[in-house]
Amino acid sequence: IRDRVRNKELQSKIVSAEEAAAYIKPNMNVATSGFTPSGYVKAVPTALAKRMEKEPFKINLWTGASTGIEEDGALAKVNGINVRMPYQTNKELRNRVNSGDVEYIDMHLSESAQFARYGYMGGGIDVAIVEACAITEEGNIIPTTSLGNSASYVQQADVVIVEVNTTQPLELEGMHDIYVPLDPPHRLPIPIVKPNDRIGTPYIPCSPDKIKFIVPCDIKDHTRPLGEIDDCAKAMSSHIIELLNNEIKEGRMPANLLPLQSGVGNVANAVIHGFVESDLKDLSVYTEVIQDGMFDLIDAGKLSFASGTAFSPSPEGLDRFYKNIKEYRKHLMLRPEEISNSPEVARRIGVIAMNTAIECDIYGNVNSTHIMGTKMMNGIGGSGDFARNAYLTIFCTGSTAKGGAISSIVPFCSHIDHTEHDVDIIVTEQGLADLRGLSPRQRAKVIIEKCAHPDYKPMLLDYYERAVTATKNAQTPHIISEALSWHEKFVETGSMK
Ligand code: 0RQ
Repeated sequence: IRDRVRNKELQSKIVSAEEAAAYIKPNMNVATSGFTPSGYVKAVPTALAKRMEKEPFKINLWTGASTGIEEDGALAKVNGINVRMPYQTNKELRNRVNSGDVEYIDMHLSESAQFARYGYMGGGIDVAIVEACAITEEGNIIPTTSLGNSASYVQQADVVIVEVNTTQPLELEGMHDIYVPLDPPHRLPIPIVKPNDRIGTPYIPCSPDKIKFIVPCDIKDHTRPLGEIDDCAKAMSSHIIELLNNEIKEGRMPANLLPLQSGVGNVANAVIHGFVESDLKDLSVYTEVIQDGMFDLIDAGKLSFASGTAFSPSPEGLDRFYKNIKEYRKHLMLRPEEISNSPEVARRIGVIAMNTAIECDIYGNVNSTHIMGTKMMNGIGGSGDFARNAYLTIFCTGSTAKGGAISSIVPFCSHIDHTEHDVDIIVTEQGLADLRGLSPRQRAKVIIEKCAHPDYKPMLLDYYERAVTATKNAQTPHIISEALSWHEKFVETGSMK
């Protein structure tokens, strides 16, 4: 670790995780690195959770997005989190959120750093804890496999604790581009016009005085395995590629498309993987998470450049990334999430946004977060940042869930994250509904026809036709008392059928 702490005076601040964790007091606002289970802090939260087990107390935890088992998992297990923002995927934490133990603030990721800076979160940051692969002679911090909100949190925090992770390769140095915008009324345009534009520093600026402790850590990123790419994901991927090829043919996009953005998870990864087998080439990516599929695209010689805020590979993908990092470095860059997810940049460069829905309704509203309208799954993540501002906004979902007991196309979404106004395309394994330029009544017919599972198509058509009659052709026909009856039925009987 001494080699990695290049400022000699800072070496005297190297302490154990327990010593650093002892600094954290009840109700502190603790802001950490981490975006997906990558680049999150591991040693200090593990030690903190052990302390909380003996003397129970809670902190408020702000991160980049989801983190790993040593952070969200460990702290949720000991019920050590009061307020949590802005995204999570950990099962233990999800259970705490849905049982009232945690106040979860699910928000657009691009807004989370500025929300903290504006003072909307109730006070400032008492301590920022960030993972680094090294600290420079000047005290600046070289981040690791994610950037998230780390730069802004370090800037705002009273005190900084740095976890220097010796499992993170030093070749990560130079892969980051760090730029924290000024706040209104002083904010300037973000000068990015293409995904590989460099606008900031390769390190998080930090004065050595601000660093209180440095903690060695040798725990690897505990990334999540990806599932097999199944037939359903393959079908969605091929519908999307057909659509994009048609956009090129119609002259609405250049031959190498526009920058791609894709969400997390198996479906998103399968879609990117589908590009590997397509004829498309010289692709660029402006996204938040860089999953295994991106490495496939680089290996296939189809990706010119990908900008994101986190590497979020599977455990095998992480090994592959580390092994070939010298090659992958030429094609990849990480930025703060307020830049990777910036509405301004997404609108300017014209991203193709591909995100995942839990359910969609017949008019094109999308629920990406809540199960049966009440229970939090993960959170909105960056999907809203991109959905509203993209050149083309695509949502995909399997047409059914839970072995066919749930239709993912419903009369009315039980929760709405993305409104009909944000959604251009809905894709299921059944087909693709192109909603551009259609009114709600036209949309309903296309969504039911193209996307619904055959088991549910007659039920949806029946609802729609009765709603049209009941409302005498209203702009958005609904039978209000029945609109959520499919969800009610599932909760009561275990099936929407
Ligand atoms: O449940 O885990 O109990 O089996 O939801 O669904 O099909 O495995 O899909 O892993 O891609 O996750 C939207 C949650 C999809 C994710 C979501 C149940 C299903 C399963 C997971 P089980 P799958 P994925 C990137 C940008 C946030 C928005 C976004 C997500 C579980 O992609 O969190 O894209 N997105 N943000 O059985 C009830 C339905 C259901 C359902 C699926 N209609 N009703 N349950 N499930 N459909 C994120 C970041 O910004 C970091």
